[in-house]
Amino acid sequence: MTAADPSLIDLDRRGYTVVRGFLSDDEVKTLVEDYDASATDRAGRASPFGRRAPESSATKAVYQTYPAFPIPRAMLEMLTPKLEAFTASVRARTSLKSDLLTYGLYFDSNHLEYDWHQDTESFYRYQNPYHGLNLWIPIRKPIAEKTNLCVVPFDTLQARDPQARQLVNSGSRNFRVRDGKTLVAQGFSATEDEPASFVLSCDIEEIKDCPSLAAGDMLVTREDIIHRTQDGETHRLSVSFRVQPSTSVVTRKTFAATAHGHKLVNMLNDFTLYGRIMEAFRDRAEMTVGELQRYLTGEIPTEAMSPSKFLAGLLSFRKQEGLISPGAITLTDLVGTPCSCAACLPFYTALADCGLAT
Ligand SMILES: O=C(O)CCC(=O)C(=O)O
Ligand SMILES: [Fe+2]
Repeated sequence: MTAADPSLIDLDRRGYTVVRGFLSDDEVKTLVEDYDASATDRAGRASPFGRRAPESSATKAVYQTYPAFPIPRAMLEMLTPKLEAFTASVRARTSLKSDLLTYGLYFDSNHLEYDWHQDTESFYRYQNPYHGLNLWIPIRKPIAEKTNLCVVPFDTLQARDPQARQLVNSGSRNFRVRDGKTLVAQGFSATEDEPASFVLSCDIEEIKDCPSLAAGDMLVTREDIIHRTQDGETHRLSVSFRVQPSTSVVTRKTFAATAHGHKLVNMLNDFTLYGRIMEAFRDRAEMTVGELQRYLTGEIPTEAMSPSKFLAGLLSFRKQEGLISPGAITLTDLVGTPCSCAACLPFYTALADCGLAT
């Protein structure tokens, strides 16, 4: 693809496009070998606050949190020139400002199948999903028509229901189809007890697109795209490179805002990383994505974190930003309606550790 390829315009209009044969066979092989070489390190590694459906609930476990594995820096560096050349062509052809390769993940269909969602982690970190890119590339792909990503084209969705406008540049939502309509809820995972924040008048299954990809083909999406795993029928491995807009602004208020109890659970899943964001905001209310990234990579060192320290810090940010009243703090101030699912229990333990009655 060249910078003149008109399909890049689809990123603004539809939210995604496909680039065939983006990675060479050698690059694919190197990534697969890297993933396989560290397979034993990953075996049985569970996040302390991880959420996982009971083994009995499906033919295989369906994870509801984020069992994706970081791509090592050396692999990112190997591909940086190629990824940067591509994102420069995106900036030249669209309104997107993505210019900073921030991280990469391996997604293995043996470990997960995701239901409909807008991404959570990159939204919490970088706050600008319209300008964030997900470069999603299968590297082990037994059957082109299977185990891809399904996406909902933004132009079709907005033509069906103009309310979908509010999903542009949003993140951390889940979607459930009921009786020809789509329920939109906050948070990463769809649990039946979560109230929908609004209802789209169409069925996103009817308008979805699931481009068939071979190993090395690339699905390029904005990070606000609504997407899900197509199926778990084949053992597919993919890489997902995340590119952010370095000059866009992130604010302490957005970081600290209470969206949902599950948001805190997700942050506690990775309190070291989110603790770095907290430290970055300690003395200022906003910064650019580029500056934030220097904290996230450890280039600017920060103090060690613990779950309790993280929660205490979050509480003080919320007071500072006027998100909660300065008086007594209740659990509801912190998480909204408490979640009673078993997976959230460790979270409530951490709350008790930081002195909050549950
Ligand atoms: O690889 C998958 O099936 C899910 C990937 C995903 O949700 C993502 O890249 O954000
Ligand atoms: Fe995702």
